[in-house]
Amino acid sequence: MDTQPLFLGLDLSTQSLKAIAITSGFQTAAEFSVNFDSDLPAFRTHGGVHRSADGLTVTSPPVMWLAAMDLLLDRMKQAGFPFHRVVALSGSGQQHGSVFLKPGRQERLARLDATRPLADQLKDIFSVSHSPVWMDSSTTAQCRALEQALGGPQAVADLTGSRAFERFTANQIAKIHQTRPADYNNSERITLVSAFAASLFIGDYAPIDVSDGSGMNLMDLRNRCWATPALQATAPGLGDKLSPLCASHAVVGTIHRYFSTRYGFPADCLVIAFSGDNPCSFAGLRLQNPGDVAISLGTSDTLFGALTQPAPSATEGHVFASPIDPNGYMAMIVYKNGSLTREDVRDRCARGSWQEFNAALERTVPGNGGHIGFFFKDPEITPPVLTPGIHRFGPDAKRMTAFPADHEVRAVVEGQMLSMRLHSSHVGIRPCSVLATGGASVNQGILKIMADVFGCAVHTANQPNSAAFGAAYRALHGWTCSTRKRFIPFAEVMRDAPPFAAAITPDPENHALYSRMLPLYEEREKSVLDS
Ligand code: XUL
Repeated sequence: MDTQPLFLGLDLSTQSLKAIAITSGFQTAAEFSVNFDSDLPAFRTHGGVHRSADGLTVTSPPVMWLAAMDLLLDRMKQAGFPFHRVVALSGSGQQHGSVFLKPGRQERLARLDATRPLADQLKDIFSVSHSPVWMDSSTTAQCRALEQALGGPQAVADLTGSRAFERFTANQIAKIHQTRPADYNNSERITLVSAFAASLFIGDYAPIDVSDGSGMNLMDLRNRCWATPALQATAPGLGDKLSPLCASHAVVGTIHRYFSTRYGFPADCLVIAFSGDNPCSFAGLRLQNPGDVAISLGTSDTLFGALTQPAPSATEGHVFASPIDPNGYMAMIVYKNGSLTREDVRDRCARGSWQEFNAALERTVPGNGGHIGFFFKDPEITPPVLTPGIHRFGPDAKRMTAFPADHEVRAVVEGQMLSMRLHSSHVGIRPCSVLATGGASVNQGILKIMADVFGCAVHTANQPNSAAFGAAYRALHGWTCSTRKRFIPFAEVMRDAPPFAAAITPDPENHALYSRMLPLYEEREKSVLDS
């Protein structure tokens, strides 16, 4: 009979709750999931959320997350999952979302009754019954007020790692305080989705880990403590309501007897701080050395990078405390125009075929004969552009209304890679290796341009559940640090993890060409920004 210890990673995302168990030898032992819309239809969510008529306010009922936890654990039990082998667990939560708890609810968490489901006994602990989530964009007024109070967008970025963003928790809390003061005053504790989920497992209010805490516009990024001026500018008395901060590898408690009695977890199973989904993906992709970069090419494109010196920017990206290195940082840059924009060019210029698309890349040369394009099919986040449109510049720097089809294909790929190199450099990323993930990372033509633009080897990872894996890896990391009674580098803990797939190496001449092209690209980009 298999008796190897297991490490459990939970992922409470916008649409689902997942669990992945791994062994210390990095074998995946089990995977389970609950989909909020289809498995819990009584909550009437679409994509796990409720939207206001104007689409700006987006929330999820936190009771649904409790019901999902009950259902997930019950499913695991029914399937014979060996809970008794789980020596540590951790979790990932959608970032920025907040949970508001009524006074005295710590007691209720401590006294969980193992004969009853969580949702049944905790359904009335919430002072705000619909938790704001990251898709909410109703807090522009609160963002401007925070920036004004702290000295402008760059000042907010310098202090907290990001300028004020609508979805960031400070601005959501400010809105609740302004529009529903009674609910705000009736909140003893305000916490993040990740730390709330950890609270269930320890039967107490769990701290917020510094990595997810960096997504709130409330944390002093460099000193890893709450930033008093940001707290004061957000809402009165906020410092007393927020959970304290902790290191991401910290043990936040041992499992509550509810879970050992009801499901069979060992009584000494450790609960490692839960963190946000992007920090957990960063851990799942094992970006453990400064200069490690991951690029996820999906519906939206995202770039993560490991940093030692943060350089937060008011116009691009976010800098968070690292979830795996107590002295390190992670940067994240998000692009709205990803796969759908590439597909649009494929359909217009390559007869809807990726094979034709790659043939067009083959027929054109690096640098695209001086053709540079900006493809904003949707409003863009990086750089911030509100008005959709395509901007094309010919070799003589003059604007063009159209490119020959092959040039258009190369322009959409080169443009995105140059943009990633440019904007990631602005937040302090100096890439040493790139890991490509997501749907488009199977495309060798795109990967070749990525390697040449960044000038480093590109590996690939086919790991769709990187947040859940990252949570499981973090459980193993926190458990290792705790059992050895000192901080062990994440890279050491992950030493025997299977390597990522073989690399594409850059061509030094092409890389030099792209380096010469970058200032030109930057100049053209400035001219297409909203005036
Ligand atoms: C990150 C963000 C999203 C959510 C998704 O800033 O808002 O990626 O974390 O769950």
